[in-house]
Amino acid sequence: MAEPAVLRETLDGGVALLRLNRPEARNALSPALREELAAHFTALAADESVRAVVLTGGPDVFAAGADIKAMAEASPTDMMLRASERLWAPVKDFPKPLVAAVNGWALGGGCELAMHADVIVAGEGAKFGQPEIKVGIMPGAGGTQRLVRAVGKFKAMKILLTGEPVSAAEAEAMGLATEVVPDDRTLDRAVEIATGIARLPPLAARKIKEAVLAGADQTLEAGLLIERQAFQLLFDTADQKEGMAAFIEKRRPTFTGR
Ligand code: CO8
Repeated sequence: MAEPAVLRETLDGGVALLRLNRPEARNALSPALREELAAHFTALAADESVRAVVLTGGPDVFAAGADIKAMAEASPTDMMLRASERLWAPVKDFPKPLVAAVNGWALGGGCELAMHADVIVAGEGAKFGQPEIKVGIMPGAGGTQRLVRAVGKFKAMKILLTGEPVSAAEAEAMGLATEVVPDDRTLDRAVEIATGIARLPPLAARKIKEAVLAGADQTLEAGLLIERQAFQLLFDTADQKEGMAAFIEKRRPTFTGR
């Protein structure tokens, strides 16, 4: 049987690790890989024991983008029938904190995949880019939309129109990476961040993520309304009662996720 294109590991403290595993194709996001990735995100969303997820690639490549060989001869109809938005949906709508650990190349769909994360830890040798223009296409999984929201029009336009990658340091400076660490620390640091988040009340984490993402596309007033309603709802949770009681009683809280 063929090796899975995505490996899943269960780490301590409610953290799951997903590792892209097509080194021979530089982790190019083939249809089969994306089917697996979508299935993992669907399962992780439903698994109450999982509180945060780390997504990583290999030591030299996070992911080299969509699989060019699988689409070189495709027609628009083929692309419509593939309906790849169906496979991105479980990643886009993943309700739990997602930390990307990026070493090496994050290109095209690989950069777009990283941009689905909530926190991006980059190794100092990482390179982010949207080289689609060099093969005659353009980003098709949010690159023209998420990148501009992350870094602003003029940085985004240069990356998209030249197809040239940016370094981890440049990515961090423009807001495309959360932090940059030595290459051999990337995964550990991402796991450390995810583990820290996983210790905190998961419903609060979920509502923060929801409000940030849903609010980003709204007017300020609509965003504030989304925030206020989520904020008020959290007062129904046991973890809010516990967190505040523990603070007042000067003890460590025990969160249950309820
Ligand atoms: N698709 C298919 N195969 C690939 C890809 C890819 N994106 N990237 C690398 N490979 C294959 C190569 O063809 C080669 O295969 P073979 O051994 O059979 O010749 C093997 O992986 C190794 O590749 P290289 O020899 O090129 O490896 P290097 O280490 O020298 O270079 C790079 C690594 C820099 C990552 C280089 O491979 C590269 O530039 N890859 C292409 C990057 C690119 O153009 N990405 C954009 C693709 S288009 C895209 O992502 C559109 C997104 C749209 C929606 C998203 C849907 C998922």
